[in-house]
Amino acid sequence: MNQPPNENSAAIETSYRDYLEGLLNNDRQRCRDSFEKWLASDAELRTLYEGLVQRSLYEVGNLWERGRISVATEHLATAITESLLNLTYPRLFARPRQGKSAIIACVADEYHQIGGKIVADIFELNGWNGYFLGANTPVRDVKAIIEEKHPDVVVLSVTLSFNLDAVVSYAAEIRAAFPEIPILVGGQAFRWGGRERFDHIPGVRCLTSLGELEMWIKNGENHV
Ligand code: B12
Repeated sequence: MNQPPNENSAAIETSYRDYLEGLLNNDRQRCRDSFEKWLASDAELRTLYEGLVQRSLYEVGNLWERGRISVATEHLATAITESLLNLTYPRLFARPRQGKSAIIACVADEYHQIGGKIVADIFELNGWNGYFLGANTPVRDVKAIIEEKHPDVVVLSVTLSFNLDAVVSYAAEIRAAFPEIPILVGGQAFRWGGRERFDHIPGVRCLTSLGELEMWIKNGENHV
C-alpha cells in the first residue's frame, strides 16, 4: 500500500499515480482511498487540489485528446472527482470566519466548473464565504447576486481560451455596475496568454495559481 502523502515527494507521486489509475479504471473506491490519505496527512489542501485533482484531470484530458480513453471514462473521472471534493469540508470550515465573502462564477458557455469550485473552497479554507455559482452563468444573474450579497470580491474562472472575450465583457459590465468591488480572473485559459486583455479594466487582476490567490486573500489589494 502507498504511504500517506507529506512533504515526501515520493509518497506524493505514488499517491497521485494510485488516484490516476483509479480514475482511468472507473474505480471510485480506489480514488476515495487515495484522496482520504491526502486528507489524513499534514499536506496543505492546496497541494491536494493542484497535485492530485488538477494534475490527474489534466492527464485525463491529454489521454482523451489523444483518443486513449473514451468520453465515458473522462466523464466518469470528472464525476468521481466532483463527488470526492466535498470530503474536504470538515477541513474547510475549521478556520475562524472572517466576515468576508466572494462570488465565484463561470461565464456563459463555460461548462468547466471544477477549478471554480476549488477557488470557492480556497476562500472557505481562509474563513471567507465562497458563493460558487457554477458553470454557464449569465452576467445578469451574476450581477443580481452581487447586488444581494455585497461580496468583497468577484472571481471569474475560465478554462476555454475562446471564452476570454466573454470574461472581458463580464468584467467590464460588473465593474461598471459595482466600481468598488475588485474582480479576480484566472483559470486554465491563461496558460495560452491573455492577461493583457484585462489591463484596460480598472480593478481587475489576473491571478495564475492558488498560491497567488491565497496571497491575495491574506493581503487584499496590497498584494503585489
Ligand atoms: C472535465 C472536462 C470537461 C467536462 C467539464 C465538466 C465539469 N463538471 O467541469 C465537460 C465534458 C463538460 C467538457 C467539455 C468540453 N471540453 Co473539456 N475538459 C475537461 C478536463 C478533462 C478536465 C477539466 C478540469 O476540471 N480540470 C481540473 C481543474 C482543477 O483545473 P483548472 O480548471 O485548470 O483549475 C485549476 C486552476 O486553473 C485554478 N483556477 C481556476 N480558475 C481560477 C480562477 C482564479 C482567480 C485562480 C487564482 C485560479 C483558478 O484552480 C484550479 C486549481 O487546481 C480538461 C482537461 C484539462 N486540461 O483540464 C478538458 C479540456 C479543458 N476540455 C477541452 C475541450 C476542447 C472541451 C470541449 C470543447 C469538448 C467538445 N468538443 O465538446 C467541451 C467544451 C464545453 C464548454 N463549452 O465548456 C480542452 C480545452 C482546450 C483549450 N485549448 O481550450 C481540454 C484542455 C481537453 C484537451 N486536452 O483538449 N470538458
